[in-house]
Amino acid sequence: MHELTRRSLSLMVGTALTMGAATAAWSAETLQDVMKRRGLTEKDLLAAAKTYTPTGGRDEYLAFSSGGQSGQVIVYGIPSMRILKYIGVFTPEPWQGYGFDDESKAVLAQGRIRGKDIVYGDTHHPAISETDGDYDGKYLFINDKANPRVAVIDLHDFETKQIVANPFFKSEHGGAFVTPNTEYIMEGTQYAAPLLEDGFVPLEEFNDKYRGGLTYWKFNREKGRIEPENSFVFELPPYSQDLSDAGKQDSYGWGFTNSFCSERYVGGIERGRPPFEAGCSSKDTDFLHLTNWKKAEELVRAGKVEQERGMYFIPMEQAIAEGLLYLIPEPKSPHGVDVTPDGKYLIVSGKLDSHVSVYSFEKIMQAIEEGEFEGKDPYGVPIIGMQDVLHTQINLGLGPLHTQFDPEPCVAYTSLYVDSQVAKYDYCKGKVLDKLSIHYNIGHLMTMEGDSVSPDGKYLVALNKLAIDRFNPVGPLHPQNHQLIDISTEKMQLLYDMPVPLGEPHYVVAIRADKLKPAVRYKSGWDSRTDQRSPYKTRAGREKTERTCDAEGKCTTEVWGTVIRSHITPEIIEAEEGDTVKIHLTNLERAQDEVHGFAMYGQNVQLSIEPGKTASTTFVADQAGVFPYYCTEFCSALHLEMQGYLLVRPKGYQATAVKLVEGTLYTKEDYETQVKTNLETQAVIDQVVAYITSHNFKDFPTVVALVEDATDQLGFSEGAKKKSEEAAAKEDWQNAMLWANQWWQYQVKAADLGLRAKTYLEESGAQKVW
Ligand code: RUQ
Ligand code: CUA
Repeated sequence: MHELTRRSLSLMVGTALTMGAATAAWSAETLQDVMKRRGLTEKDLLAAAKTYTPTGGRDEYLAFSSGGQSGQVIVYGIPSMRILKYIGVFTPEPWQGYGFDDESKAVLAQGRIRGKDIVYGDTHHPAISETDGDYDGKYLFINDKANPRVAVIDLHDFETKQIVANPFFKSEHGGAFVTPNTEYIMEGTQYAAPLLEDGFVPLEEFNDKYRGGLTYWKFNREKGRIEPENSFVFELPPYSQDLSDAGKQDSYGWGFTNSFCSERYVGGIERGRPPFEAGCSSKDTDFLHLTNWKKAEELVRAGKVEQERGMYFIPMEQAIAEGLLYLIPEPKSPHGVDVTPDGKYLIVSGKLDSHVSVYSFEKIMQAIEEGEFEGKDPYGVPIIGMQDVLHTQINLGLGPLHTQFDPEPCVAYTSLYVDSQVAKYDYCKGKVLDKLSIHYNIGHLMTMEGDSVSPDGKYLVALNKLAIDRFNPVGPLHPQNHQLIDISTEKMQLLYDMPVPLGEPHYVVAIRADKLKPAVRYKSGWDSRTDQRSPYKTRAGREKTERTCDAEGKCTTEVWGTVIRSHITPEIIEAEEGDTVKIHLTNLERAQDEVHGFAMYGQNVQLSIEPGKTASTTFVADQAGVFPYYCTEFCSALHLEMQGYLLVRPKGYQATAVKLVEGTLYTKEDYETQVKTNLETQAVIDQVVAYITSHNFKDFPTVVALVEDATDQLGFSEGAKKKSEEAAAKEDWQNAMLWANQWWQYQVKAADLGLRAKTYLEESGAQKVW
């Protein structure tokens, strides 16, 4: 192994010095050759040029996509459409250690429903936090339709920090949507159910006892957490509430939620009744709900709202009496109410109508002020006449669904589910401007920052419900298809098909990448889930293992350890059968991307420990045995050696006096050969250092960081060198040789970093400065 690594080191140097030979080969083929060989048109090339991102290149926007049934969030770049990350949200995700370390298990446990662990979610609508109606890039929220919950993701590290389970709802869909200063996160029900009872309520009592609802979750920006105790819930009629949107600018203070099945049909195929789909679409209109959250907040603050289940609960009668709740008929079975960037209009798409309906907020307010209602619904909620408040209706095509906006005033894009098209139109003048076919059956669509007060336009992503024939077949379960469309010119142009192989992503939001400032490391000893210094933070040299037993004889073996290239401290953990084992590991690295993992045989343990992080695992060693553990990230040349053993002794085990015999014994000669290698390696390092320092490396932050890390590694090698020399002075050749080898290991890490820095400088055209 020793020889092998030495050879690979010289190989690394060799490769670094011969770069450039390969570049000549690919230019031999011309662009025309490639076009012919791959059957590409000029239009294809243009599309490719608009999306292709050369190595090291960055995307202009980052998209956060719902992960559908995966219960995760998918992060990808636009226009490259390269997937950058899956964020574990409602579902354990082993790569991130999410749901495996104690810290994140505590987050998932917040999402328990009726005491049950729910380990998946059906995520639908992500929302980015806003300041003055504009994306601020600080937080991301996402809902779970199946188990009514909302999660908070901090965009400082792209980790899930909190899950709140709705104590009233049994289903939801109208979340997550944020108010313009992220005061609240909206979450609306989908399928009506009893709100205040968890027990059995027969369907015969549907009209009286089943209800819809709308929660305004209070968000505390300083803490970065939702505060259920300051949140409030509207009781709503048992219409299946659907999507929501928060008013902005002119309509600030209001929320809008549409609905389907205002027929209140309860189904029953097995009783010989027509199915839901018939009973829920027999009327021509459903109801758009208006809620005044600003006024509701005042009532809450004035102590006029009763508390239920740890939140504030606004019964329908109170909402009606206080003027907090109104209904407006809307074309039936809508999926999407979208507020225009100026907040003046609401665009509603009724899937079963070929029009989008544009409502004027000003007219709505006028009707409310003048008390102009066309009647009341069966629950006494005032109904505003649709014709009184419509601005216009535009015939777009079949199955309009969801709307996003262009920076050009009055220009919007609506998805047409049945026609499989995107329509671009002017909603002020009521004129269709362009249409583009997509593949196939588009649900939501999204333009860059397209639901904020200042949409960027540029690109549109069509989130198609079916992919059918777009990709290589991979069995009956197809990936989803996100299609990238260029909307920077008058005519829309389809650029790229991106398969999404992880659940059905319902909605995506995209933010300008330069608004995000994610960290590359944590403060040392950080619990990332609580955002505080971990009580288990461990420094280098302070690692320890303790075994304690309580009065009943229950024992705990607890480890405060560290990880750094390329060893885990401790390497041997001893426990006794039946012990609770707690292992806390702190990653001592400061270097970018130097993550270590920690996996153990048969204990369901897998941690991801990013630089600075402290992560913990707790399990019961209920069986005696030998349990190897190791690092799961290929972090360095000696990654495989980043290993150890948990030894669980049987109860009452009597040690027989067996001495540890070294597998290999070393001599003075071995020691001297190693020292010779180390000196040669140092010469290589010196060469690399000379190369780096003779160039303007300080102009490259990446290289500066690599050099800092390499300097650290060389510092460690000094320590090992000293120990080897001390052992040699005592003629303890075994330890002299082993420490000399450790000295060399640090050198190899330094050399690896140095060569990476050198390659970076060569590829970036660094200038020689002396
Ligand atoms: S999304 S059906 Cu497909 Cu707005 Cu939820
Ligand atoms: Cu640390 Cu592999």
